[in-house]
Amino acid sequence: MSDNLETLRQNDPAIYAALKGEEDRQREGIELIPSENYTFPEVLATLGSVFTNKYSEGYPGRRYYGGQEYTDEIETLARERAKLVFKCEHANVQPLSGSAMNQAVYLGLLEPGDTIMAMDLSHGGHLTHGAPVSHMGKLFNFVRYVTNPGDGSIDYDKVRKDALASKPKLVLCGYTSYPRDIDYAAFKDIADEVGALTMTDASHFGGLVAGGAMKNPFDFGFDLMTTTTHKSLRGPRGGMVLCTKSLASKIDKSVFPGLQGGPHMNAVAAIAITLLKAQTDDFRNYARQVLLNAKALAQTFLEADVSLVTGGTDNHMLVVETSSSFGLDGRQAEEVLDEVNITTNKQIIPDDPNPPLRPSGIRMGTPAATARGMLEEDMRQLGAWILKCLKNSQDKNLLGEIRGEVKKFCERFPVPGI
Ligand code: DSN
Repeated sequence: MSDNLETLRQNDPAIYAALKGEEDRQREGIELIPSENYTFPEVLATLGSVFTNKYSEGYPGRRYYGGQEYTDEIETLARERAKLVFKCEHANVQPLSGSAMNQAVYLGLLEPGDTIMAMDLSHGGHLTHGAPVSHMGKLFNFVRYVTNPGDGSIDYDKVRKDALASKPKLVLCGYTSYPRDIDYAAFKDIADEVGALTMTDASHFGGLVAGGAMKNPFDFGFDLMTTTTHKSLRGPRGGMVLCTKSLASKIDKSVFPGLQGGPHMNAVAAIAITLLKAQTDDFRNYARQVLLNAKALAQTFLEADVSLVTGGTDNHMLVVETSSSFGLDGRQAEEVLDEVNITTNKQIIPDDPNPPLRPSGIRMGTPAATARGMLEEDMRQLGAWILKCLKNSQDKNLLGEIRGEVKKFCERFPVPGI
């Protein structure tokens, strides 16, 4: 045990016990929430380092506090590595979270009341993509597009018609719960026709773009891409705004001083580390395997006639329609799987008649399981357990047996960093 943890154990046993409990939970269970992951050991070490102590308002070479020789170095490395990995002209690595990074784009490039086109929340968009309950939904005029029933495709003719009618300043694609890829060329054409900027919120699949397993919007001439750094990228919690040189100054001013004060330099250092990892063959193989695993898990459900939103997956996630397939709402399904140490999250499905806390489905993803080294055959085993649990949700003996099997299975797959 490190000296710092031993000090914690002695001085705050309650927090120490919770930390150890969480380590056991992560080790003895299978994490299928598609936005979660196991970060690299080097990232864990850096987050608890002396960079936590430092204030660094401003940007490298232009700070408002002294003592910046090392923080300038790590932020410069993080920015340069981000530009290399994502093939873009400018990177701001200071946003504290995914919501902040998206807000920085809207507030830095648009005026309140301007129109933004984005995906509807129940069809897979994020809260910051204009959900009426979010501040962004109140400040800007969001025109929301939806997906087609069945294959869940986006009707680009309809998006174009709506864009011509509403004249958005920004056309935004990207999602938080949509199992398909994006036709960037189609979005770019539509945006060009109405003179709008193009932005992808790649929070979920940023790591898969970095690893070359999914398309990069900058290859299609996009102006902006945002991504969180802790999902498929496997870094610390945080966000980045990546953009063209022409938008760089407005974006930087919007992040600081527009929206935030001091950046979290321990996270900035950890982002730099993550972006070095993202350039390795190991990471490219990881990104590829995430997609293969998602396909294998989806196939296991499809073979059992379970309904999946859009009928399958092209990325790292799947959305299972539990109400129609098992007679369990998303909350019930999530709770049953929690009992056997398989973690998922309840999820609204397109045009869900039910409220978000009792929606009609659950969402699953493979980034975390893949980080532990699980492969397609392991996904088939996982799928078989999930099917058994959801079909026999009242059978406590069976759930107890499966919980034991899951714990034993987990012993074969060490958690990075624990
Ligand atoms: N909370 C993230 C997710 O689970 O997709 C998005 O903000």
